[in-house]
Amino acid sequence: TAAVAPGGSPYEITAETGIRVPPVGAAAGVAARTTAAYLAAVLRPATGFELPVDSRSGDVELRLRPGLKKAVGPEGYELTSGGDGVVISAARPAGLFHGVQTLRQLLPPQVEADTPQDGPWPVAGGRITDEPRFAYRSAMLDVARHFFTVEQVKRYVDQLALYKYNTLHLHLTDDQGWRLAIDSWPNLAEYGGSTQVGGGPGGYYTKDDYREIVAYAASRHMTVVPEVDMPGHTNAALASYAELNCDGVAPPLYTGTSVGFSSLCVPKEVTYDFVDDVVRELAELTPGPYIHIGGDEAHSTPHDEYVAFMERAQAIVGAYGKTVVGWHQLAGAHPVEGAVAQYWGTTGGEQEVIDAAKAGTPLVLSPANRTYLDMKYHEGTPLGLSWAGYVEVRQSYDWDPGAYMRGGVPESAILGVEAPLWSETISTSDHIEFMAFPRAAGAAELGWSPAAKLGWDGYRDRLAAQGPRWEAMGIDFYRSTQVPWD
Ligand code: NGO
Repeated sequence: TAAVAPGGSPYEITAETGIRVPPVGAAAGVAARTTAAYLAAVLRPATGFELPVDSRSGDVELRLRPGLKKAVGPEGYELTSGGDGVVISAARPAGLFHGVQTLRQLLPPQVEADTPQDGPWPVAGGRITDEPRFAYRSAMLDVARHFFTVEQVKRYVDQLALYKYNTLHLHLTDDQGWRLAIDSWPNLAEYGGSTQVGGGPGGYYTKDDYREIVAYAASRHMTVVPEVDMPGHTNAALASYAELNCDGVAPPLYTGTSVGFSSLCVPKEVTYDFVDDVVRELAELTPGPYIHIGGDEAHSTPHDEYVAFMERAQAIVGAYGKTVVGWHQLAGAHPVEGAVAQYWGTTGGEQEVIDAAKAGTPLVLSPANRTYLDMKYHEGTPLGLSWAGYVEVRQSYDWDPGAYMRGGVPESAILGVEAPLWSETISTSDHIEFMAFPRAAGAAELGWSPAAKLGWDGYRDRLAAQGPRWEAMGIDFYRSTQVPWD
């Protein structure tokens, strides 16, 4: 839980400030150094200071203390600031990284600029003890409807890191495109990745590209959860390999935005050779524990076939040592032990999801009328969809994930919160940023802060203070009239 005790004199970052880390030989030295280098790289452009990283001196100190785990958990930290300096302590590297994000937030917003700015650079005095409410704090990017380059994904990762997201869910395949090279089925990416919504050239990640994304996310303490959506949302795969179709005929590539018209051929054995190869290669690229197998909107798959398919697909994921995540329709099949269901409804009332959660299937909450970043803010929003309604900033924030599901689902069944950004109408980084900000900041707070600290009245003021920060970062956010922007 979070405790903030403001007080005492501020510390001022100056040309003399250095960043102190444990000695190289110390077990914790490498991780602390990596985070110190990251902090210096964030602060240097605007301050113009050198901010050397050293084990003998430096007023901003990063300490790893495994004994703190009881107090702040694996992702939390303590930050103390006073006239002499700032100390960030954590049990684990992820906690140090999150403490560094809080230090950024304590500095004036222009610290985020990439050109020299006028100081001074005060850090308010006081002490913060902080750890997340939920273990899974995720943002999803749909790179299938429109393709986004490695650089675009990295830019979004950097923005999400500021709000302590720890998971990046990549929706890698859909009707309109297959975005990851699979060596044993090369046409998937080469042909199936060759277009996108609207008919543009699309694109795909080579395995090296993909490893670069995974490593970059890891450097920001974010785990990538790759999604291969099955058995529906598979037109790109069906177009790439005729044998995956029940009638043996490959459909054309698809560049529209309908859903629910495609299905893998459940009775054919080759379907499971395909799933096995894809999951095996994906598991090899995935250091994290999860593989997301989709399972949403399988409207062209008869229900009994859907259940049979999800059974086998889950077994394959398990055979490669990974944990299944599926959209919440998985609850209508037979979720295997440990499988996670991602809720994307709008009421929290679907009985089969409630029953599954009570029987031990953890839920990630991404209610479409709350956290879907692709919903229009209001009728006049130039981008986005509106099937789940308009989602203004207050609507997206003003709910409690721990008390959201009906039917007596306890908070302990909630693994976390996700903000998905579907890309039917989204094709540039500007689009991503306009739809994600401010709403992604709200979903991050719901994932991190204890229930007692939530509340729209306080939040809108905290949010208002982020405006100048986003301006300094070059983020063209939606300036909602609900927020008293600074
Ligand atoms: C639904 C659908 C997606 C759409 C999205 C658009 C889920 C899980 N399946 O969410 O295919 O892109 O809505 O908002």
